[in-house]
Amino acid sequence: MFKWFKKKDKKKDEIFDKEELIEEKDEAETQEVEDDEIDENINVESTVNELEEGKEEVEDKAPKKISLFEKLMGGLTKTRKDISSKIDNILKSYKKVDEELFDDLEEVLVTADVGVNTTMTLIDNLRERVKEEKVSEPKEVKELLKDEIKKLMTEENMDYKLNIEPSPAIILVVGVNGVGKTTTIGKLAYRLKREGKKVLIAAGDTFRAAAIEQLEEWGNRAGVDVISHSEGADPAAVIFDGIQAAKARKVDVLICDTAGRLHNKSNLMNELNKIFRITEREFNEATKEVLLVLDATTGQNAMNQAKVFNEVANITGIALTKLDGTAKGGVIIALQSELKIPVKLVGVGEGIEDLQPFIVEDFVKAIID
Ligand SMILES: Nc1nc2c(ncn2[C@@H]2O[C@H](COP(=O)(O)OP(=O)(O)OP(=O)(O)O)[C@@H](O)[C@H]2O)c(=O)[nH]1
Ligand SMILES: [Mg+2]
Repeated sequence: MFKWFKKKDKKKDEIFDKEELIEEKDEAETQEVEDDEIDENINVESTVNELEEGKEEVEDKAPKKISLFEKLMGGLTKTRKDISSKIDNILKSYKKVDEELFDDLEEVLVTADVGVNTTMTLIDNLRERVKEEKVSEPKEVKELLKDEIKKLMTEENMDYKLNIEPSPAIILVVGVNGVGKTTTIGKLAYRLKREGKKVLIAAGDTFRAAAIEQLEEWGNRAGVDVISHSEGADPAAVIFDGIQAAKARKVDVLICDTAGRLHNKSNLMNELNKIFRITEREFNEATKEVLLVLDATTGQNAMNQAKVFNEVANITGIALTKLDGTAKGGVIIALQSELKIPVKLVGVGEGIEDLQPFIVEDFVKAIID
């Protein structure tokens, strides 16, 4: 049976990852949500094959439409500029491969939010490779580094597909406020619908009326119904109704929004606990995905959030948003290799098309060219 919780006996009063989360709350509260006009189609689950098909279609109908990979490249421009140009400069400035060169590379990776532990592992592995393969030319180090990043990110053999088969399935979308949960739900609902699935959304963030309206607006765009109660209602009751409706309407995927304003661990546990219990009791037959949404612009702070949520719940996947606005995309490497949670989706913009499946190979190509 699916286990929602990892550790039920965690200290309840422990402060949820400190001021950063509260800071984020403040930031998000001052943020006006402006959703882009959406008029294009999405097929996020496309893998290489679909990409190829997509390309042909695009050439026929809309020459300006860009491929998912190009979009990823575009979204990761800041990260790539930061990492690639620094690496190139370092490699150019050395005549041989020595310890100082490794130190300099280490610094680049740490400042790109790859994280200290992950960077150290990467550089150690790289040092070994250089020794084994007797590499003496600095410029050859770049390909080895790319290869080591790929290896580190794939060593766990993680499943990058959303757990939504067989139907019915329920996706609980969790994360602190402002990270992009509602937006990601809108994009995801649209994509799943386009794949031929019957989708329903439950507006489990009842904290403020605007949150419900925002989700309903996304539901309209996606052509997906939204089950909601009024502001201040019990989120678990909304999820309960969502489940009943999903069963009655024979829905394939029920996607549930949740509130992000939970800044201590005991709060978070109580809220999620209720939702998990309802789901277990009312929808035990459903395939479950607990999708943690993280904001890439917060860099290592996203790592801290992932650690806290992962202690409280059995997170089965991560959606990393806002990769387009940041040079901190390197945080994906740390999320995957240190926490062993697969990044399943990446957000590269505010539009409905700007959510993609995460493909390690493409990601590495997009950050180091
Ligand atoms: N550039 C960019 N912006 C994004 C992306 N994903 C979400 N956003 C923006 O981030 C802001 C917050 O997104 P929401 O979806 O409202 O976040 P939330 O987690 O639901 O927030 P709360 O409901 O307050 O907890 C919005 O302005 C979104 O348009 C992304 O991939 N790229
Ligand atoms: Mg929201």
